[in-house]
Amino acid sequence: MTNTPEFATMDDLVRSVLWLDRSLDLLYPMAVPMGVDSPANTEWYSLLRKKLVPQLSRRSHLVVAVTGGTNTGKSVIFNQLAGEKASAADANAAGTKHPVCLLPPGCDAGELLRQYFATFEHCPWQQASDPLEAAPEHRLYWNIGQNVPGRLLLVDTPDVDSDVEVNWERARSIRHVADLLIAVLTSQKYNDAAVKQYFREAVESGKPVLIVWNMAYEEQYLKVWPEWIAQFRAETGVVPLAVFATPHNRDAVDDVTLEVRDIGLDGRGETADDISTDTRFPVVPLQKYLNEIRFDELKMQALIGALRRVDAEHEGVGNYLQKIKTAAHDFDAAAQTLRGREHFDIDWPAIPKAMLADEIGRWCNSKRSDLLQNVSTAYDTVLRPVQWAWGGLRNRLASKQQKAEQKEELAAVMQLVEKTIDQLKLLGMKTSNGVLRDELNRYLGEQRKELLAAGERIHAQIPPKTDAYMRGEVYAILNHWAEENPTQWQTLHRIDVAALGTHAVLSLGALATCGVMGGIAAFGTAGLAPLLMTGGIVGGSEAVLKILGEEVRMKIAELKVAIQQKYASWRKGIFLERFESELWGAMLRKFDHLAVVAESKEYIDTMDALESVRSIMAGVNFQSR
Ligand SMILES: Nc1nc2c(ncn2[C@@H]2O[C@H](COP(=O)(O)OP(=O)(O)O)[C@@H](O)[C@H]2O)c(=O)[nH]1
Ligand SMILES: [Mg+2]
Repeated sequence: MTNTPEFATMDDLVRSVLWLDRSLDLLYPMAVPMGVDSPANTEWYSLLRKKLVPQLSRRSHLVVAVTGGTNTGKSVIFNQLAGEKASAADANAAGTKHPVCLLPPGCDAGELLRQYFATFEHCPWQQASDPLEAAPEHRLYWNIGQNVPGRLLLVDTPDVDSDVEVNWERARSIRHVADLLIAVLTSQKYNDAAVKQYFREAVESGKPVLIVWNMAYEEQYLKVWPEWIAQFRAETGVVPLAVFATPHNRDAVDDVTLEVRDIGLDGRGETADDISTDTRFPVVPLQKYLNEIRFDELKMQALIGALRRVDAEHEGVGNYLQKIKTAAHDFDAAAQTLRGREHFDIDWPAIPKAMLADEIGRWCNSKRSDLLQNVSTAYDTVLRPVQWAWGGLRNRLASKQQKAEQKEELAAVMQLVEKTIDQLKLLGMKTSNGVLRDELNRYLGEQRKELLAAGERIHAQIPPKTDAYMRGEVYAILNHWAEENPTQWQTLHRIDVAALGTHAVLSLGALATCGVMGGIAAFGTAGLAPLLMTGGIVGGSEAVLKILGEEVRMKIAELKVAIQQKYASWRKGIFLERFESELWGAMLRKFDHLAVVAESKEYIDTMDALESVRSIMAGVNFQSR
């Protein structure tokens, strides 16, 4: 009938719990900046820290609390365990108001009392009537019991069905600290509402319960035990560790020689067929039973009962780890959203014509044969005086054009800032994480104007110039285009060659039909092909394009779209990068840092420790229902 652990040993349990405790110690300081409160003030953590760990680290004791309704014989059973008439057991002692604890000889009483009964005021127990004294504070009367077995702390508890509220409150406190509850029941008291409530709560908090039916080992009751037990189990949920019965025997009570018999978990004894009642319900040496026979198992079960609370579904360590995971996820999501470009999908102004023409011109030039490049350079030289003649007008036009383009881009930048503010606001509203919300809100409200001003300032610092990256992108698009459209490319190339071979007048004619800016800029690097292409892409050179026909025109339009897309995301990227790094670079770095806490070795180690504890709990067959 013993209920030995199947897989894990006490040593395994000790190791896992200490591991869990150590790993949590390293993890929780990392979680505090995430807005996940330190577990220091939670019940599960104090249980782990203040109760389990100290218990596991030193020689262990089992706190056995004798509990039950008024006059059921609690003190009688307590005395049997104590091996002496320590507690007053009579009808007059019904008013026991304070628990009484007997400790084994040779123990460090002060230390044990502090460890197990921290919420009680410890009073040396001098006489039997002491615990009957009414007092507002929660006292625990204690003494050394000369016959108390070495590993037991015995507690005689106030009646759980007392009509004095403070008494059952104390009975509940004792239940809280006990490792094992001995439920003393009688034929009259087992069905009492308050008694049943007390044990229902014991089941909820995972306390092992051992039932003793007092004054019940009588011929007349033999047949009703199964019924009593079934009913008590059904109504309280208690799955008893063992069920004992004692006879109604005043002499034995007086001599402290009361026989305790094991009647089986169902009240039918060891072998239902056995004829002899005595062998069917063997006598149990109660002290030895708890102190030796089932000590390890009981201790382990008590610890596991406590561990269940440490790992309680809604407020335990598992939930705590989940909170860290959720917070990490929130920070990650926030960082990603703030960095995400997809939220900033706004229309961007067209690539400046000068810039486009310049890049295409460079590209075309790079495609020419050496001979043609030389011709082109010569042509450039010839034409330069013509360009110079344009000088003043060109510069004026260029700066006017540039100003207009910058203004247009600034409007787009302001839209970006507005959208970013919207994102911050939305994230702040959505999150349940206080730290994250505060961080995000720092940039809202009054800060809105400042953000817009910063946007303007940062934009002014970004020159409207192509960089190596953008040049590479344009070249890639054009190279790709030339490869994909060999016929069109050949056509343009031929015209280019022909143009360079003829004379500048044609080019000047083309210039006149082009968009002025595109034409001028393209002309700087010379050649008809760039002129045509920029004309096509930049727009405005309809007359020239007519020469090439509709198909080439369409192809050139596609190029325009591709380059514009690259350009817009490149400009947006430059701006956002600067905007972010100047304004919330530090915040984003902090978010990144917090986002990986749930992947840290400290977190993983704690999860592993918890898994190990859980597997031990699952392997131990305790109160399995
Ligand atoms: N004859 C007899 N009386 C008992 C037995 N157990 C308890 N009693 C009596 O029942 C009364 C209440 O017992 P006590 O242990 O004080 O109950 P408590 O209030 O639960 O502590 C006392 O008068 C005891 O002597 C028993 O096995 N045989
Ligand atoms: Mg009593």
